[in-house]
Amino acid sequence: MTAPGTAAVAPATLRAEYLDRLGASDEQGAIDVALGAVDAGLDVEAVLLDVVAEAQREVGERWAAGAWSVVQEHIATHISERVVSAVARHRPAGPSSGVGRIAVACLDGEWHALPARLLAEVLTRHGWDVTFLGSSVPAAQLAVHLHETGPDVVAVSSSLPSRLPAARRMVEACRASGIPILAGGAAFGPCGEWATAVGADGWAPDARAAAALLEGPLPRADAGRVDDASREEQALLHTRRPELVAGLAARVRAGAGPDDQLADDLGHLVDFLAAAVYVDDPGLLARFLRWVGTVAVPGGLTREELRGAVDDLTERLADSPRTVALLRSEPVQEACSGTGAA
Ligand code: B12
Repeated sequence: MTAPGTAAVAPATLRAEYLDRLGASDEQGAIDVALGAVDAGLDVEAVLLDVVAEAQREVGERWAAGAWSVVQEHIATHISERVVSAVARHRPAGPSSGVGRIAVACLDGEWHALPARLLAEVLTRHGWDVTFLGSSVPAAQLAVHLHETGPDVVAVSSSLPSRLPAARRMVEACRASGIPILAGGAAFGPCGEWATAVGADGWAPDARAAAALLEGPLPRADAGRVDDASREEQALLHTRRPELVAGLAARVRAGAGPDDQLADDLGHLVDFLAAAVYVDDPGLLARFLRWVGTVAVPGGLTREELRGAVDDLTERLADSPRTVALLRSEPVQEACSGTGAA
């Protein structure tokens, strides 16, 4: 018999099999791979994090490289959601063991619910009584929920740094209720630096680390470091977004329509710029620019167009000193020219 937590098949091999099933749109096959691993002795947490979550990251890479279409990504993600449910039903977590109550929610405008779902499942297995609020939860609605239910902790999840201004509103809702807030997901930066900026009380890089961190009380953080000037310039970018996107589109690719991928990419550019201004970190925009330079979505912004768009934004936003300083900063300029740290 295999000891719990070990398994005959290595997670990397399982991941490859699992990805094959996703690629073949084979829901039952993917469920069989996951349940087979649990039956062979791999613990449920490892199946969720080392197989499903890792495979989903690879799905993202394949989409970004143009190897998989949006439709293939949607099918794969739907299957992974079904797999999470199947694994949870097949080997249910024990009853919550009085560790505490936690609400898990995605930031407003954040549709990446699967990372939050995986976190919720892992915390349930660590004895937490979890309420899963799902994707895109408006801060005002969260405040009502907290008032009515009073959990011990709120966990907020986001994959897109462009949602950070929404994180701030959620932090404020939690502070008003006196409930500590734990942040996580790629939106908060590789080392959680933007979680601190928006005033979250804690951050963890993954669900295992989150469970470990929550074994003790979260130390209460200060109010974050977003000042009035950053808020004002971010709000201005938000208000001017439609006009900026239309102006940029006309400049970088005359004749592009409002529904084109280009408009989408330019919208993301303005949103990521606004988030970078908000947390006052050029590195946030530089990471986004490098990402755009590598992503192969048909009709998307090219590196040359990106350079033109950044120059154009610098001219159009001349009245916003922080924004201009950020656009002219070394990390941003290097990212535009394709040089600098990855
Ligand atoms: C599936 C998917 C989608 C689905 C999501 C459906 C769903 N039900 O979740 C849909 C189609 C909606 C989608 C949309 C978009 N997506 Co998408 N998506 C993905 C994909 C392929 C998988 C997401 C996933 O499940 N990841 C697996 C999880 C487990 O990974 P994880 O984030 O590391 O989660 C762990 C930790 O972060 C942590 N954690 C998570 N939350 C929390 C919370 C707390 C409190 C704590 C402590 C820890 C914690 O625990 C998790 C488990 O260990 C990712 C690729 C990727 N790398 O994630 C792209 C990805 C995130 N998407 C991306 C993009 C660009 C988009 C779109 C903008 C595309 C578009 N042009 O429309 C939109 C934006 C939508 C929006 N506003 O939210 C990019 C983001 C790039 C960037 N520069 O930021 C990625 C990285 C793809 C890529 N390789 O480029 N997407």
